Amino acid sequence: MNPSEYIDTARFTIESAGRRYSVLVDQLRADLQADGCAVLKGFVGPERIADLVAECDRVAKHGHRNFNRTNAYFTQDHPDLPASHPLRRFYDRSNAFVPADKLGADSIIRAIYEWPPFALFIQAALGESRFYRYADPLADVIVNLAEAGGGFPWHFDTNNFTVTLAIQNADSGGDFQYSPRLRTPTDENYTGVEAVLDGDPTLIRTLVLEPGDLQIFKGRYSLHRVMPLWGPRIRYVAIFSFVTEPGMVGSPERTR
Ligand SMILES: O=C(O)CCC(=O)C(=O)O
Ligand SMILES: [Fe+2]
Repeated sequence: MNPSEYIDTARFTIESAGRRYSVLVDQLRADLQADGCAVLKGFVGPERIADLVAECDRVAKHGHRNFNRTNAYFTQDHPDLPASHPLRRFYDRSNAFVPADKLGADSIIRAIYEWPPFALFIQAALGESRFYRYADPLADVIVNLAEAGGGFPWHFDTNNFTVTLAIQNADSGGDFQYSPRLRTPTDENYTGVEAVLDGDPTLIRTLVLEPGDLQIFKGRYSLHRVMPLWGPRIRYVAIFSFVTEPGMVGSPERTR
C-alpha cells in the first residue's frame, strides 16, 4: 500500500519541493507563528477515511483506559493557594489509547507516519532543525479513543508540538478549544489561565475538526482542551509523535 494514496496529494503537494510546496509550507508556518495551530482540512480525503475508521474499529479492543483527575499542568495540588488558582483546578480526564504495537503491519496510520515525505513536510511547516520520528515502539503513533463522558480537560502540553489526524468524531461534542500563546517561558500568566478556565469567550477559539483533517499544534504555551463528548460513537484521533533527538523512547514509568 502506498500511503500517498490516502493523502490528498492533489491539494497538499507534500512530496515535491516546487512552488506549490513552498506556498503551502509558508502558509502553515504563518498560521503556526500567529497562533500555534495549523489545520490541513481534508488531508485524508472523504473517500479514503472509511478505511482508517475500519482500522480504528479493528484495534479499538486493545485500548488502554485511563481515568484521572488533573490540573492544566499535570502537577500535584497546592493547598497553600486559593481554591480558584489554576494550579488547584482539577478536572476529570478519561480516555483510552491503542498502543503503537497493536496497529499491525498493514496499518494505514503507520504507513502515513513512516512515509518519509510526511515527516519532512511537518518538519518544514514547524521550521524545526532537529526533527525525528519517535523511536518508542509503543508510542510512536497511537490511536486515541474518547467515549461519551470523556474528553481531555484544559491543559498545556509537556511536548512542543503535536500532530493529529481526526478520523471519527463523536455524535456530539469533542470540539477542540484553545487559547493561543496564553503563557510564555517566563510568564505563567495565571490570571489569563484562570479566565480561560472560567470560560472567558474572548480568550477561547473553537475548532471543529472533521474526519481527515490534520492538525499541527504547538501546545506548550497555548492552553487547550477537547470538549466533553456524547453519544455512542467513539472519537478516534491518530497522534503522530516527533522528537528533537534520534532514538528517543519513553521512560519505563510513562510507558507503563
Ligand atoms: O485529542 C486531541 O485532539 C488532542 C488531545 C491533546 O490535547 C493531547 O493529546 O495533548
Ligand atoms: Fe494537548
